[in-house]
Amino acid sequence: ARLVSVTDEQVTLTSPVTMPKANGYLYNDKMLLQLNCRGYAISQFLQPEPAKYSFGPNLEATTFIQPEHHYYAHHPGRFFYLKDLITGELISLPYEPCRKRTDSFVFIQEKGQISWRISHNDLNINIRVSLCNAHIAECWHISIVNQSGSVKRVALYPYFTVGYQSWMNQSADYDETLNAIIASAITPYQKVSQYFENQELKDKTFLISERSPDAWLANQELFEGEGGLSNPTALRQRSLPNCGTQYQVACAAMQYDIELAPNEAFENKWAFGAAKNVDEIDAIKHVAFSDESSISPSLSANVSIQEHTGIIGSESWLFNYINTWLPRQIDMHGTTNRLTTDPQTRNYLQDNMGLSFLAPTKARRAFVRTMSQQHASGELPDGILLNETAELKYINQVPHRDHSAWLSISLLCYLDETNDTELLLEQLDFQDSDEQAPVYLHLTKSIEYLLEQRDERGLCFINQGDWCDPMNMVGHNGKGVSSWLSLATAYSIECFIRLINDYLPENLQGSLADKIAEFKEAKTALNNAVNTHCWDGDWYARGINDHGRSFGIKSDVEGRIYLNPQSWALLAEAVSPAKQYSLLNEVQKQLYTPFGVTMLAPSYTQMDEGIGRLTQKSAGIAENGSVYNHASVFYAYSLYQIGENDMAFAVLAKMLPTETDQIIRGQLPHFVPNYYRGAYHQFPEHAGKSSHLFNTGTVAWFYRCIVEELCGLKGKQGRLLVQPKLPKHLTRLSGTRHFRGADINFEYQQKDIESMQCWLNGTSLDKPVICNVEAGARYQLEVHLPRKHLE
Ligand code: CEZ
Repeated sequence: ARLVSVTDEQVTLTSPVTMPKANGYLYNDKMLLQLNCRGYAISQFLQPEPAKYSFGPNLEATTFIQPEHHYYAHHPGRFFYLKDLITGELISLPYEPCRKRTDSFVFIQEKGQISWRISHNDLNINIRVSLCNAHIAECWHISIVNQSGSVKRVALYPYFTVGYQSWMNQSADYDETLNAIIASAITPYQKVSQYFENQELKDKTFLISERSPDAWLANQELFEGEGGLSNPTALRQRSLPNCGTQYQVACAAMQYDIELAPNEAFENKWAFGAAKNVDEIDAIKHVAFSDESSISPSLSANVSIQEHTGIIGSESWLFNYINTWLPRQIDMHGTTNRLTTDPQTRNYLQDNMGLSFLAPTKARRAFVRTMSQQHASGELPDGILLNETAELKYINQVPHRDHSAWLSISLLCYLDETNDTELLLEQLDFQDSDEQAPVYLHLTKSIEYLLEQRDERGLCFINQGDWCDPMNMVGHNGKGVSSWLSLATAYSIECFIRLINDYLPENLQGSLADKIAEFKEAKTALNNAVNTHCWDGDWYARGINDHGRSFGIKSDVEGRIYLNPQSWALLAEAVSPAKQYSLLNEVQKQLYTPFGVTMLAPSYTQMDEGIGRLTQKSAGIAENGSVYNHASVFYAYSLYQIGENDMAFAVLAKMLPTETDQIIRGQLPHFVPNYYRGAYHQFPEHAGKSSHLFNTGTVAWFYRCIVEELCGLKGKQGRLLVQPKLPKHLTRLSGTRHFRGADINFEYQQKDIESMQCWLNGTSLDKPVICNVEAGARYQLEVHLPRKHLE
């Protein structure tokens, strides 16, 4: 069997050891469950702050979801021990903690479920899990079929980690009326006020069984005994001792003695999750075992495409990703908000930019929420609060200067897709004033704010960070500037102007005429300032710090060139043809690796106090020169803007594992991770490893690149522009684009012709635009493109 297979329906992996961190995820608006192929699990839910019900062995710090998560012996998991009562053999499924290889193994991610198909000693075992819609519960199901010609006698023991819940109080017991192990705890706290705040917390972890087990054990120490998790002492006895815990750490283990005649099957279901009290667990029991309870939501794409050139293996995964897994990843961002109640403002805006294509109403609400928290100065805060009790945490307590720049960029994308011109006139609050203002003035103010935050050279102050969070010491004394932010401001102005011209009613445009003229000048001034102070001969520097030192330049031994200023110079139209030629060359020479384009090179190996925390990260991880996909996708998008379609497509294609490098990347191709390790020339033996973190602003831009650029089907004032940007080797491409309620079936072909020709429903189009798109209608769009010859 192939190690990895991918379709629009599922991704499969046939080994638990070749890519040990390969994982899948399930989500809904209440929770997120990550499962790796070996049975380790990370589960979190929102109440409304993120919380757990299956914990590690020590008190864990609450933090954001991090890259390069590691697994260890007592990592939370969902394990099924299986003992052959005739031979005495003990294994655990899917693989941990016994780590015994089974005769066959398949790990399967589908949209709404994760499952394993395993066979061992003539038993066919199917394990699957999905999430309960209405509650915090994982719905597990197992079936075991005897494929042998003789009777099998086995004992099955689900063992689900409860772990260390609290240093104040924890216990666990079995509830016979519910067929459930219930572990109770008090979330630790110290302030009196917290006692009252914590009243609603779901402090109970439960494991409910559909049929009653033959025995159970809720005490982890007793379960493990001297044998440990890989050979638990409790499983050497004939029967689990039916024992709870009052002081020690809990676990949820049950025993089922099973006798199976040939072809006979055993089945059972469990629900595992968090609840406030026994009544809630009772309610969950009533819904969790019906199949309808667990239909996972997932938006479908508004584009689906097929290529017809028979491109081999790896690139075909890209199309499965685009049609199924990419929209799912975008939907996950929109549904879980990265499991925070205070998403970083730039993340929230970009995630919702992606949602503009799939769930525009939801995106609109998010934009409105964001602008209602804008300061009257025009500044967007670090972090958007999603509910009344939410607080700014972690990175949101560090001042970043770039948030305001993302507003016009994201909103232009939303308006192009929806033509929702009314939004611009909606009156919205500010965070710190009694005034209200229409959306278009919120946007105006955001640009004004960005322009105010410039130094005497006309470059934008960075303070403690811009898009790059850990670039925290470039400007913390108030002087350092960012070339990237200066260019992002110029690009944001460009988006603002397009947005006003295309979507604001003409009578109001007049009132903004002076502003627009002023902003246009400011854009030119920003670009000039960057060209004057940040061009270093062959590429743009990343900034000038508090001490007046430029960095990201030729004379730097580490961090010599950064990707973002090059990409955004292209977006901001700051680049002359000669400069463009040389910066593209330098990016290719210095930043390209077999795993994608790195964010900077060489990676730093020591702290640079004039740059900050970024330089302390391990060389090649995250912002310190990994293949940071968010930065790479900016590059791809900027390449499309200058018509470098082949290069752009190649950058996108590198964001997924392929059949030839999947083992190095260590990840399945159903999501784009936030990074792959870089530092390719410094540490080649580590380069390419996936961070396995599926939260990333990459996906919104990836989707735009596919829909608006590759397929070239971009909305504008309610019409659909047709400007396909096929790379040379994709000589045919077809698919369906859903736009404003209509379906456009498109067929593209490269032909030996001079210029593009388009037909809509058989009639030749003068201009490549579909006007008067009618909701509910179906259109046939045929396009012939002049063939580009492969060099
Ligand atoms: O966070 C991301 C941020 O969520 O890093 C990006 C930034 O643009 C996103 O908004 C680039 O800096 O060390 C750090 O502070 C890192 O910045 C991380 O927090 C990083 C993580 O990968 C979390 O998603």
